[in-house]
Amino acid sequence: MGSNPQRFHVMFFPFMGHGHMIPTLDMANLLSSRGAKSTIVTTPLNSKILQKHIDTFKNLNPSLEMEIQILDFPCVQLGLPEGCENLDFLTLNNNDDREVMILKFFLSTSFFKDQLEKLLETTRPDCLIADMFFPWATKAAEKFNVPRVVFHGFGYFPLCFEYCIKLHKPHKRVASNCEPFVIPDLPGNIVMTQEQINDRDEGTEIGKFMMEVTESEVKSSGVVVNSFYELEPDYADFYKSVVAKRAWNIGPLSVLNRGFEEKAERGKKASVDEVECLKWLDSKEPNSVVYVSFGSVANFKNEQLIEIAAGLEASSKNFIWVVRKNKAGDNEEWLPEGMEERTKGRGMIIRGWAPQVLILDHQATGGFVTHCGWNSLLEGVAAGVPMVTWPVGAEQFYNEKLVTQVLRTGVTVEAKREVKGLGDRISRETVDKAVREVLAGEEAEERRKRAKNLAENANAAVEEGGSSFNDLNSFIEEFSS
Ligand code: AWU
Repeated sequence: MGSNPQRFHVMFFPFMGHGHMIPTLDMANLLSSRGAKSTIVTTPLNSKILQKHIDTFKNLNPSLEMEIQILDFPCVQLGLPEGCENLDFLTLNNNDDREVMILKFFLSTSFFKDQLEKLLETTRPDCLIADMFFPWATKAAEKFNVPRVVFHGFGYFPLCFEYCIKLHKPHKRVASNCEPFVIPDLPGNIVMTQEQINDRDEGTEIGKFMMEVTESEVKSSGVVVNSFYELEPDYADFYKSVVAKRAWNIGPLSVLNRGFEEKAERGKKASVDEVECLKWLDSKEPNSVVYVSFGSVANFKNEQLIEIAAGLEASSKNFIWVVRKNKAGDNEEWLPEGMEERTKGRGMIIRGWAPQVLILDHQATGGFVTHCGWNSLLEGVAAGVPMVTWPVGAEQFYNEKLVTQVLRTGVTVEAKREVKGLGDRISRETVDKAVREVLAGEEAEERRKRAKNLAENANAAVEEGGSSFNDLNSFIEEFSS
């Protein structure tokens, strides 16, 4: 079907990490389901991951107009390992130069600039939604009068949090890195400590890069947010009145995937048979299983994994635990001897990738031990599942405060900072206590009620007349030429 030149055309350019590609794919599907043409720009290897999902979406709705445009990303020439086109490649193992290579990966994406300009010149989309980690995209789009909208991947709360931290620098005025302080101007009287602040020093390479990110957002045509107003109203209002000229909340994007195939294949192919996984859950009582996953980037040392394993066993609760390891066969020093056999029937360990939304949406799932990555947080909210918050890095320590202090649908393991040394390890006793607390503790019923209420709001927001449905309408009106 030839593309209709009058059709509203949106170009998406996601950072090459699952936490950014998954919501972008959902956004492209959403815009196309509203009659737009969606183009996703990516690299050769990532195009294979995305094309599978686009085919699934098109099988379900043949009228969708979605395509992929591929740009070169010569990894070796850029000083990266061969085939390193996704953050996954660098974060699966805890090798020594991991942090150096991750920074090099982020900075190397500026290589795309010239290719993007050529693509914009020939395709002239009505709007470019480019990832926050591509600060050069604002200028590139300006050359061809294409409005550039920023997609961060996370919600208003962390965006406002970062804004107040940068403006007031409260963490620079405390005597020690564990002295608590309130975040100035941020609604809700949020208390934090310096060691949990992810504020890169402006003198460092990453600090300079993040300043460029902020500048490019100020100069952009606005921000599209994977969130819904009823989740964080005070922060949506603060962001739109104080931080950014224009923002549109169009999420939760995950709830648009209602069918089995869409939910089963989000991100990568699951390491378990999805049907078997659902059958296992069908055999469990409602709200009796705790799902444990730390996203697509985090990677724990074996000593920490052993504590998680021992804590889950001691809790005597049902669990599904996702471990970011290659398939069984690697030396599994992270697994206590005989633990898998002893917990057979009530425990499932998934090595690699889990069908996360399928699991969260199942009625047997009653608790979610999460690192508070924004997509996971939102998927847990949309599924009405109370959480155990265990942030690891990025803006996850901020997201944790939303869950525990504002929404009050979660219990914290009190992670102090990004796990650096063994001293930061979360003990098996803490894991055991948190799992019991979230499933059946004193406050559990109250938390579950609040979580279920939020889930209703999440699903209503994307329905016709809902807050996200309406914000998407105004986004489309704003940028349809
Ligand atoms: P999520 O945002 O939960 O976590 P990360 O992968 O860590 O990605 C940014 O994304 C966050 O703001 C950052 O804090 C950082 C980053 N998934 C799955 O389906 N199976 C698995 O086994 C593991 C993950 C999916 C999950 C979610 C995504 C992970 C925006 O967190 O459902 O959609 O992968 O994203």
